[in-house]
Amino acid sequence: MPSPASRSHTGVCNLCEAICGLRFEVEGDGPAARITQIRGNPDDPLSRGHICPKAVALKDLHEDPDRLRQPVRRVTGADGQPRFEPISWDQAFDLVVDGLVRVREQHGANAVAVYQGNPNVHNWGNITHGHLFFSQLRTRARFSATSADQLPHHVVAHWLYGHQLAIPIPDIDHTRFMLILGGNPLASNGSLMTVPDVRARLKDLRERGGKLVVLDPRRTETAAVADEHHAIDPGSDAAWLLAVLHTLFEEDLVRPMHLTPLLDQVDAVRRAVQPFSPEATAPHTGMDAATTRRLARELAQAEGAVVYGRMGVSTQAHGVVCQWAIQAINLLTGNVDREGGALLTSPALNLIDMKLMGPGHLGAWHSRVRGAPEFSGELPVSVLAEEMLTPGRGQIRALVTAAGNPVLSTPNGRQLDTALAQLDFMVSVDFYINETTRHADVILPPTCFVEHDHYDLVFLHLAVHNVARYSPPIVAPADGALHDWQIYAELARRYARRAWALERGGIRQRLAGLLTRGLVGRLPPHRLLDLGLRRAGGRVTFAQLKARPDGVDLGPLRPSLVKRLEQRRRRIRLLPEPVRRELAALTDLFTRAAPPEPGADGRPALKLIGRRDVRSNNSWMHNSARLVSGKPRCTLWIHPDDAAARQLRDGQTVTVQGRTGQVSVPVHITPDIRPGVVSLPHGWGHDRPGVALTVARAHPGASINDLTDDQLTDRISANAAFSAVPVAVYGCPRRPHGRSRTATIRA
Ligand SMILES: Nc1nc2c(c(=O)[nH]1)N[C@H]1C(S)=C(S)[C@@H](COP(=O)(O)OP(=O)(O)OC[C@H]3O[C@@H](n4cnc5c(=O)[nH]c(N)nc54)[C@H](O)[C@@H]3O)O[C@H]1N2
Ligand SMILES: Nc1nc2c(c(=O)[nH]1)N[C@H]1C(S)=C(S)[C@@H](COP(=O)(O)OP(=O)(O)OC[C@H]3O[C@@H](n4cnc5c(=O)[nH]c(N)nc54)[C@H](O)[C@@H]3O)O[C@H]1N2
Ligand code: SF4
Ligand SMILES: [Mo]
Repeated sequence: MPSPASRSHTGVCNLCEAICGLRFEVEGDGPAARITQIRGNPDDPLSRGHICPKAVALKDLHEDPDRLRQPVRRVTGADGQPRFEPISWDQAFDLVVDGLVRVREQHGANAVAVYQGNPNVHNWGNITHGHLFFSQLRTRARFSATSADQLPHHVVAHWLYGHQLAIPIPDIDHTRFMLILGGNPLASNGSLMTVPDVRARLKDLRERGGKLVVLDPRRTETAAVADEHHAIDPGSDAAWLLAVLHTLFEEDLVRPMHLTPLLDQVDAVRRAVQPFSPEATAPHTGMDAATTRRLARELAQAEGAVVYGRMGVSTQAHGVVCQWAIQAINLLTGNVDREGGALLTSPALNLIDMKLMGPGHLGAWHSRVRGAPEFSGELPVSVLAEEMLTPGRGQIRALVTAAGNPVLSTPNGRQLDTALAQLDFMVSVDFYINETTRHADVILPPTCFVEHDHYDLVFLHLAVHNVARYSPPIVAPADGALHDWQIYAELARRYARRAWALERGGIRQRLAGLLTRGLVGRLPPHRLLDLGLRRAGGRVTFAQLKARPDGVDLGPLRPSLVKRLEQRRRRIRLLPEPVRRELAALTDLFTRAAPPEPGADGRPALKLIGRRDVRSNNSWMHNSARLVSGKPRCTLWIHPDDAAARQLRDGQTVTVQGRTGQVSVPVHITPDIRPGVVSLPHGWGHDRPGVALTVARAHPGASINDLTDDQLTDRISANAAFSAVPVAVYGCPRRPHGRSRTATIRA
């Protein structure tokens, strides 16, 4: 029970896309205030009281003694070892601007790279103010977690619907048939589908007579509550989705209905998918042809159906084809912009209308070493390390990381670890010294979530129900602490002064830039929110939001895409040229090629896939004792047949070997994974020199991205391909192979 001295605050959890509404009990005042209790908020119109174990860890994050509360710089100690020493904000900003300007002057703007990690989209101050600084760097070396995640969704939305953020969201609360591929919302709480309380929503779906089908190589928590689960072979989903399209045409199930007047190239799609019959593709997918045909029929005949595919089908060699085929199926069955199908949201602030991001472009330029395409101004993160390690004009020599941990989160992380150690200058905006930021020359630590206010610009845009919700801070930050937005505003101000001479454009243009940055930099995010809501037409006002911290209910998703497209006189060209070419190339791979060769050592090579656990959040919540307590979670799932072939015992430590490296982890032998497939969660591997995460280092696990391969990418977008990475598993330790296991820290 909260003590009588405690106060109740309504807030939100920003850790994952579900953005659950919370109630906090707080004792004391000012920066010394302590959170004593965190519960789900039953009056929240979106999350309806839902909460998961991670929310309580917001308190651990707030109190974590390892969390940086002052800037630090890396120095060499008397023992010759690197260590971090606290410095003032003033000193830190000067060091950062000096370091970045120096590299730019010596090697050009593209020698300074930027990596923006996942929490950038969870912390609105980064969105409102980050660009004031980043845009001034004028670098093409921009990277983010997007290309280790949802890039194919953006590419396809840009092609089909004219904007990278025009991603139709499954109408989970009204659908009669939901087919999920490569997503496990019961553990992840949804992605590109903000869906708190998903278990209850899926139960409702089934209770109203709807059906849930899951295609996943693993019997996931979501598969366990589904009507049907099929353990598809990883990496083969594109073939299966093309077989569904084939069936829709062959069995005369194509009914675009209200979309018909907008759809072009339907016949071209018919021809393109013709070779991919369920029968021809079955040996590649492991999906029985009769099942594929039945599912295509059920999908086409349901009154409101939706196919939804996430991480497992985005981060694979055919990520763009998978996401394209999913949209094509939803369009051709008339389920886009239909209740119970997939709909655009109508948030109070629509990111598309706000023009914070352009519509998107693919391949306007290419990476220097490998020739990988940019998308909307970002290069794929799989090329980041090689751009640092390969000498020549344009080589990356400095890096800014913002709320990211690419050493643990990007493919072949060990290679990046090595590359970071060789940079001329690195700065990180982060509150932890982790596997990535330990390489930084300067770390700028912002406040944590409960210390700043929040309006979720991104995930309210992607939610299954329209809601607007503004949350004031729960506790006051320490004196002198800065929020992310303040860090960026100050970096922008100081950088602009120093880099004035390097800026492009005439004096007038440069002055205008300076003025905008100066003005916006002074306005806190909530002032921009107020202005934005006014500009959006005043459907909701900032005053209303402040008066109703539970959130303002803006109603269920409603059709709006067709209207949007009509207003813009835009049609849907169903078969973008890169997809047409790719389908021609895939015909051989998915309908004719012989089954894969066995592994080099005579035993079949295993296919590695990922996994998420409800108590873990990418790479960075393992310093909360309550989240890592109990049985180890970084275990390798393996099927009993594969374990028997290797004479493995449950719980024994095994060596997993990939092209890029090897790791040692305990095995978990379970029939819940497809034979020939092994699964390891990502975000672990904390036992590296210099990592200042006391709890995480005591539960280090191993990094799956020491096994994933920077050379394995989506064939169109170069998004990281984390699924179906070939690995071997051995019961006994093996001599290290590939790159050195020990990462070096720059002295
Ligand atoms: N093999 C494999 N790899 C994967 C995935 C996978 O499924 N399998 N998943 C991929 C996906 S989907 C993603 S999104 C990426 C994530 O990859 P990243 O974004 O690179 O990594 P995170 O673990 O999210 O790291 C977040 C960092 O931000 C810091 N941080 C947290 N909140 C804030 C804040 O408010 N401000 C600031 N400045 N810093 C903050 C944390 O301390 C931490 O260092 O990983 C990808 N990598
Ligand atoms: N608890 C928790 N929640 C999170 C996160 C977290 O780290 N922990 N991360 C957040 C982030 S950044 C994101 S992007 C979302 C991701 O949200 P989801 O996409 O739901 O992520 P996962 O749980 O990784 O689900 C991916 C599923 O794909 C399956 N899979 C792997 N390869 C294949 C394949 O080739 N084909 C098919 N059909 N399936 C495959 C895996 O077995 C896994 O069950 O989760 C968010 N929520
Ligand atoms: S599901 Fe858990 S981590 Fe995600 S927003 Fe809700 S409480 Fe936070
Ligand atoms: Mo993600």
